[in-house]
Amino acid sequence: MRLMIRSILIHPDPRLKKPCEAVGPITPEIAALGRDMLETMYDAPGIGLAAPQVGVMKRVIVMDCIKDGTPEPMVLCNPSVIWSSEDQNTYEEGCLSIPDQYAEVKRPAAVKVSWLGLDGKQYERLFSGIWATCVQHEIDHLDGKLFIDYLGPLKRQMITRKMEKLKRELARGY
Ligand code: K1U
Ligand code: ZN
Repeated sequence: MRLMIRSILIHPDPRLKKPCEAVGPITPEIAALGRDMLETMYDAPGIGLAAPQVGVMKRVIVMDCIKDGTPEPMVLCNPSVIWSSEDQNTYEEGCLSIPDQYAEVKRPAAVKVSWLGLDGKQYERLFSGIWATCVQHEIDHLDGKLFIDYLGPLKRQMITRKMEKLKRELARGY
């Protein structure tokens, strides 16, 4: 089994604005996608990654929010929030598709999520802290939503212009 680091799309890209389709049964291709995404996330480095960020329009996300200690890699297919807490948390979010830009986003402090694992089994888990923020950020990606969509239009436009400039520079090989 060969792992592949996939390239991460940079905003603005139409694939980051489209909803993704549900995964059917777990195939070897989906299992390989999940493993490649984990490798790509660790390489970036990041704490999460969603399939559309690597140009695959399927409902698959990966996460590992452990900073120090034993890694806890997770691959979630068809993740769905089935409960959200009333209380909210504000966290300074980043995004691997919007490099070096950070902004505070308010979201439910805890969420219960159901998903299909790569072993074909259905799971449910309560996430809190950074895990709750990360899983909501990643599920948003599957619905074509970015963290900058929570900001005001001026801030969002400023970040988008910076990213357009970055993409022009990258295309010229700077
Ligand atoms: O989805 C993504 O673009 C990944 C993103 C996830 C995320 C970060 C912060 C709040 C919510 C969701 C990232 O991983 S950005 C990079 C990052 O946060 C990080 C990088 C190195 C060490 C620790 C964190
Ligand atoms: Zn992101």
